[in-house]
Amino acid sequence: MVRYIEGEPNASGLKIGIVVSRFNDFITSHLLSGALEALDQHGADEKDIEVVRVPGAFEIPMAAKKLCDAKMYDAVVCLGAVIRGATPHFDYVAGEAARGVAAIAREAGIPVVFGVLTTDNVAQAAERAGGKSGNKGVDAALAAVEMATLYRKL
Ligand code: INI
Repeated sequence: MVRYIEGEPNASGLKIGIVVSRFNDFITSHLLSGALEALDQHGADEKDIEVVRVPGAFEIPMAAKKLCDAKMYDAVVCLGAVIRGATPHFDYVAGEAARGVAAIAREAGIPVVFGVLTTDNVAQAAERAGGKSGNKGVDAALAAVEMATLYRKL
């Protein structure tokens, strides 16, 4: 018989580290509040959640690595917003944030999830930070919970 192994939407007892970037704070603050609300709704205890603020998305992998190395968390949630401007800076920042988080996630013994928006404009970012396309902060927090509970079974 095939055995299916899945995580659960239950954050009770999980210690979660959140790294959130300050750049485009008018978007990332909504990602953060969505993530915190989702964790609360799924049974997380406030005292088990720590939020680390960094200047921009480029710095997210650096802080996420520190949290993983601290061995204090069951999962790390990365939140940020990279919005395309008139310069190629977008590609560097978005690319490095995604590559950096992916590299850490592969090496860490805990799940590290990517809730960094990469959009062409502010409207697209707002849609995904509590607007008509939902809230990527919520999605990232729930992915972290599912993966952390899955890791406990693997
Ligand atoms: N950081 C972001 O988080 N989002 C952006 O859209 C962004 N843009 O467009 O420049 C951005 N730049 C700052 C970058 O993340 C670093 O903080 C900075 O380069 C210092 O290392």
